Amino acid sequence: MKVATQQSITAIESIEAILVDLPTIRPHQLAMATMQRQTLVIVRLRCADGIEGLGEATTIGGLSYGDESPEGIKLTIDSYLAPALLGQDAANVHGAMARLGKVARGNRFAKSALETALLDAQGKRLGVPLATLLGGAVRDTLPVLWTLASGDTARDIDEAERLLAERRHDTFKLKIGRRSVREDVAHVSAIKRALGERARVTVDVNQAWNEADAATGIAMLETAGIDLIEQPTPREQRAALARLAARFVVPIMADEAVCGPEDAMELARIGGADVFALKIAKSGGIFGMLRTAAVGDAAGIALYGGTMLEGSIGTIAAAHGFATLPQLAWGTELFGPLLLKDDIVAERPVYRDFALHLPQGPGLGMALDEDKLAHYRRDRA
Ligand code: MUC
Ligand code: MG
Repeated sequence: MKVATQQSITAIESIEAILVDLPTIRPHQLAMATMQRQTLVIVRLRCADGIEGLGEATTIGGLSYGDESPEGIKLTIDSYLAPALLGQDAANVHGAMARLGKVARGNRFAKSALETALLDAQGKRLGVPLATLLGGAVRDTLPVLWTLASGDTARDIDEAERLLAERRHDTFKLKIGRRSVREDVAHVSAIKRALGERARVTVDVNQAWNEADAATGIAMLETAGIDLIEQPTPREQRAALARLAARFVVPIMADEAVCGPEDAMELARIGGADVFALKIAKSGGIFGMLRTAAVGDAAGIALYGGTMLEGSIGTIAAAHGFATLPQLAWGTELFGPLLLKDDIVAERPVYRDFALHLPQGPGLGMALDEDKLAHYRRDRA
């Protein structure tokens, strides 16, 4: 077997992690946080052959949603992950990620951004889109829903009507769990009544209910014609999720409860979910997401392409991964860039006819707008 020598590798020369604060088009209310802006952690990975790979690690509401904060992700990359990668072979993505696995436990969001940057660079090096690098896209457009989360029922209905008329979205996810179960159900039911059969309506409780509240709430939501219930109970309480999945006909989706393949295995074993929400960040990268999806596939669990409300780089990275999945029964929620008032990429992702269109250029197929990046980076002079 021929072993790559130091001379034959394309070394990773520098890695920069940049905090970028972008305003949202409106406040976005979730059970655990209200977002007025989104912070992206953008990774620029430069290689000895002059190629630069881009990646993104983004979370929601500081530390209120996930285990990693934007500032913590930058610190982890700067202090631990980047030093472990400098001088390593940029073309060996699995080798680089194995090295990161040795120097750091967890820290999946940070690792995901670096894996994306390596894959983007390798795609550019070989002149192929990232999805091609992964084995090929089985679809070049991805259905995308929109989340109604203004906090106001009438405003949400207006927003949904406009987006339906524009043919941008025909599925709407409602963020609930902040108010009482009865208030939430009244809000959701009013929106479903207004939209009728013209739109599919789903809810995401983001772990806010206990099992008794969930049983009451889901029964009423089922009657109201809601199509899918996402993460009603706390992520650690897998048995509760399984009891709810067994009790109701409306499908139950695991989101926070399913990060990697190990979670997927356990949920599959206990019948803990009908659907898995996949996200590259919580799985530690695209390959981790694909492994999680494979477990779902093997167990007959339907799949859904989730988001951490990433900007364009992270969203398109996920899109390349989701495009390669054999089944994606519930479509995606890759609308993150549309929630942002402005962007840091030269050409924003294309959304048309209820779908996100996969860029066709090499790697991610995305380029930074340097002026915008300079304007929105937190450490700007
Ligand atoms: C989540 O939990 O699914 C996805 C859409 C949205 O509005 O928030 C995210 C997080
Ligand atoms: Mg969710």
